[in-house]
Amino acid sequence: MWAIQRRLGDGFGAFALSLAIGGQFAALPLCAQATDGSPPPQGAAAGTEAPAIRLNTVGYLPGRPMAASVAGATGAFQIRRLSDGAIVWEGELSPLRQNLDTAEELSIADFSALGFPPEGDYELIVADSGERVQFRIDDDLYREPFLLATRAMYLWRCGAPVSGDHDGAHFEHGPCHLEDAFLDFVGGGNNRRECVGGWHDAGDYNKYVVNAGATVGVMFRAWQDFGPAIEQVELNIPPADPPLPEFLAELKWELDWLLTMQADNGSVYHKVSAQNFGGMIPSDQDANPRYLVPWSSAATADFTAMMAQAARVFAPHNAEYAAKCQAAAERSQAFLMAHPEEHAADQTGFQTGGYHAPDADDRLWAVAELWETTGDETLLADLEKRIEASPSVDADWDWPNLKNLGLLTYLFSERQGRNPELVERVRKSLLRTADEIVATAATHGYARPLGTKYSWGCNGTVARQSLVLHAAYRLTDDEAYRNAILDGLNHLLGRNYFGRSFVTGLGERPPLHPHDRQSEGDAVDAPWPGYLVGGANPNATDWSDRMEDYRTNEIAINWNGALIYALASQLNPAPQ
Ligand SMILES: [Ca+2]
Ligand SMILES: [Ca+2]
Ligand SMILES: [Zn+2]
Repeated sequence: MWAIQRRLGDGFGAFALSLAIGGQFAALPLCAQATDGSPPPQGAAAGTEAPAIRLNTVGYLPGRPMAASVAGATGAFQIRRLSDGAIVWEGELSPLRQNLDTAEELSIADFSALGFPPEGDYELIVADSGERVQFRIDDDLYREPFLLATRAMYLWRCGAPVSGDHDGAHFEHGPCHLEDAFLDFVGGGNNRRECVGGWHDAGDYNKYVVNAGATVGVMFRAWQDFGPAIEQVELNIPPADPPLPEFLAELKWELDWLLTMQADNGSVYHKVSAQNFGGMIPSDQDANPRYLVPWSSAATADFTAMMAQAARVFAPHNAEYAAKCQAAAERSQAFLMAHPEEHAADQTGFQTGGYHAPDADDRLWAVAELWETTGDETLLADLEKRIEASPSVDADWDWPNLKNLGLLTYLFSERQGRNPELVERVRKSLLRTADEIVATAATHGYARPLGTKYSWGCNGTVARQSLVLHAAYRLTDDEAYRNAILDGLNHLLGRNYFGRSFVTGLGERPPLHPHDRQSEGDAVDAPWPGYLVGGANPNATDWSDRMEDYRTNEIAINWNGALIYALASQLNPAPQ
């Protein structure tokens, strides 16, 4: 990702206020302007081309809520089945209400009452204007999007050739960055240490441990929560040796690289990076020298957490690898305990992504995962002290703050010895936060679960909210939480101001010009498929499908990891 420096609490949407105002969607941003004072990108005019009917362009799951937002229309609407032309539903649009963050009058077309109609293609028709938009109803709706978003991780692989086809286009690159990485900035002179592999981070080709944490942590959570459904989806990626479930094979590609980032003393280098962002060229033509960047405590803690997760998840599949990951986690945890102070990486000489944020959350997550893996009582005592200091589950979180991952591991642990009072505090906080997310979606004109908060990568945050929502569903069996996950997916796939899908190669009118070196640098017109772009920032209407607009139209592993979790949560369970 570009030189993102978002810190805790300074997101543009951090001070948005939601109010229940009669006749209006509660959406009143108090802090809606970019703090850098820059004007919105010109391409934001894309919104003017949006169809009046804005819905999930991938479709809807039978038996679940189905609704579209319609700009400036009232009166009757119909749902027509395309196969035989039958009108299967007639209803009334809701009264128009003002949606404040997009400054529009919106009505809602709710056709949830369709229930379980035959699988297939339908269209929503607004009677007065005659405008119509097609959509699909299918109980296996999210298999293809899940496949696409997960294969996008494979296409991000560095250090190896990758290739794939989508919609008649072929995408490939040769082995890249085989000289990763030089030791000049970590006291090793102009010599190399083998750090080949892993995923490129985003629209750039550098590799950052902290953002790997946000990605791998969420993808492991997806495996833990939805493994059996995930395993039913054939990813068609290169097999691991010895064999692994494909989803874990893809994670192992990143973990193998991460293992090279641990220094002998247990600290972990912050990133592998060129000194500056390179040109918009394919990765296999990028010859800029790349360097290891000095260690940070946040990277070391995230590494510890990921390796501890890996030790558990891989144990049934590859015991030797699991043991290697556990040993690496314990080595880094020992280093962290000997160095309890916050330590930022010295990034002097580098203009690339900083990924610097406080490490208390990362340390909490590390201790949570290593305790869950080992059952060590000292770790549990340390963990509970950290949770006591900060027990609240967050609604809006990303790579700077990974505390939620640790809290979820603690909350759902089956290990003995937890303080029941503290468990209850975390449980209550989680449900409170999930309720808040559900309420926020219900009061927004596009049912956006993040409400009126718009910041760098907020599409990823919308997807990431699904972790807390699914956790609340696990605790209560209340469908409202799972429905709010669908609200998020609906928003990302077209029920938004632009009436467009935010994922390349998926749904209707997806981004064609993401800020992505691979897409921009190759000779294929279509962008590389399966990538969630960052989304509107700093205001609801500020997104443009322009390559130059890295602030809203870049891609990044942490956003895709979150999308993968949200999609996995809606996979059709395998037939028994
Ligand atoms: Ca942090
Ligand atoms: Ca291209
Ligand atoms: Zn590469």
